[in-house]
Amino acid sequence: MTRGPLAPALALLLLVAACGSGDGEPEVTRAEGAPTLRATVGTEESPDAFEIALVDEDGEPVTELAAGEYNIEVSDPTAVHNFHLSGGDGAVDERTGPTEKVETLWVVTFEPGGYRYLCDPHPSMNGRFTVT
Ligand SMILES: [Cu+2]
Repeated sequence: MTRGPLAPALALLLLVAACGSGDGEPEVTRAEGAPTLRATVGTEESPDAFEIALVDEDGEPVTELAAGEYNIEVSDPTAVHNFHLSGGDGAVDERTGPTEKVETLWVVTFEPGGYRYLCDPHPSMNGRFTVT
């Protein structure tokens, strides 16, 4: 007998194990056809810079949005800041960890209302927008 036939099954098992043993963050599937926003803290040159931003596909700061589903590409490359998005009377409450460095995707559904984003350790880093 050879071990040949076992190899593919073993490889599959290892693959499943690898997928399931991440950092606990579930894999999020991009919402097809939904607009994409970009949430960032820090700047490219200086990840620790006291900057926070939420911009649209044209790179313009978000001030007003139509209700609906959005992909939010989140870039938090620093251990000193985080990005915390909330509003719509509890419709949305998403945050990165203040000490974690992470690139992730949030798929959120905005309902009409007021929203804000801020850095929890430095609440003066903040912005707000309205969903109609
Ligand atoms: Cu901060």
